[in-house]
Amino acid sequence: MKLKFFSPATGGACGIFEPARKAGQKRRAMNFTVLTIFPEMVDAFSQHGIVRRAVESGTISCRTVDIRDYTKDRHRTVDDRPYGGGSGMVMKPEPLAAAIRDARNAYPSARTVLLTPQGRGFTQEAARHLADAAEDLILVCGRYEGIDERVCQGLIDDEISVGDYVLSGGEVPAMIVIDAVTRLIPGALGGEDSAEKETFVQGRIEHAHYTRPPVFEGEPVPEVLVSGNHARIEAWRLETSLVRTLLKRPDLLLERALTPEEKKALKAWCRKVETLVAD
Ligand code: 4FV
Repeated sequence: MKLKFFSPATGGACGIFEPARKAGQKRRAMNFTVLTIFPEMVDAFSQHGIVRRAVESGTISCRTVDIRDYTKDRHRTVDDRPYGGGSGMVMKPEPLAAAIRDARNAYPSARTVLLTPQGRGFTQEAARHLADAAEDLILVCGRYEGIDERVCQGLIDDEISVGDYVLSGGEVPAMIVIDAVTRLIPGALGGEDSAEKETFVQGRIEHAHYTRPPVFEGEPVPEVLVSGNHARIEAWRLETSLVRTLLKRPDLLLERALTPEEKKALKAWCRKVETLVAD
């Protein structure tokens, strides 16, 4: 079965991923290689939290490569002035191409992904696809105005954008991709299914969360949550998740069909509203 890489725009296939393993086969580690001129930024990120634990458990590896190590001049120059003039600098093709080729030698089946505002919008669904495919990823972090187009044409398999805004580098987007994908890898989050109930995973915003104290600055925790009645708690969580989504992100409900369970919960809530507004 071929996995289709997300394409909200075309809805069709934009990249094809082969599942990395047969059913029941122990899952191999997913290897991330991050090409950057600031490896220390990404190293710090991978030494904390869920990503750190996933590295320690061998679920993933996260290796940084300093693009400057592929320069030939004593100033380790990675950028130069743009042909045709204009402001800013452009990343030189030679060090970047050498770094990509070297990373590919280390992980021959890896896909090479450039983080750029021109890329496809990164979503929870995209993260799910990447986690399921478990293919190694070489993440190319641009800086300055961007990278020489000849690298894009020759050595980049995919372009991903984390949002319609311009950052000063691709490192933060690369960390976003690694974080979102890693937490969807089975076992990465400890409690097996906790990622499944998360926001966007079910195409809606999560219910509200509460913890101790039972009363905070006069504000009590909703009674149903301390009732011990799990059926009522699940019903409350579904209802609040739907109503929060209706109020904050109605687009998420409009872009898909509601499940019978969701319709039943929303109808129950509408009846409450009707009672409220009844003359
Ligand atoms: C970006 C984004 C992003 C653009 C020029 C790096 C910067 C600089 N990457 N989603 N939005 N990249 O703004 O992924 O090279």
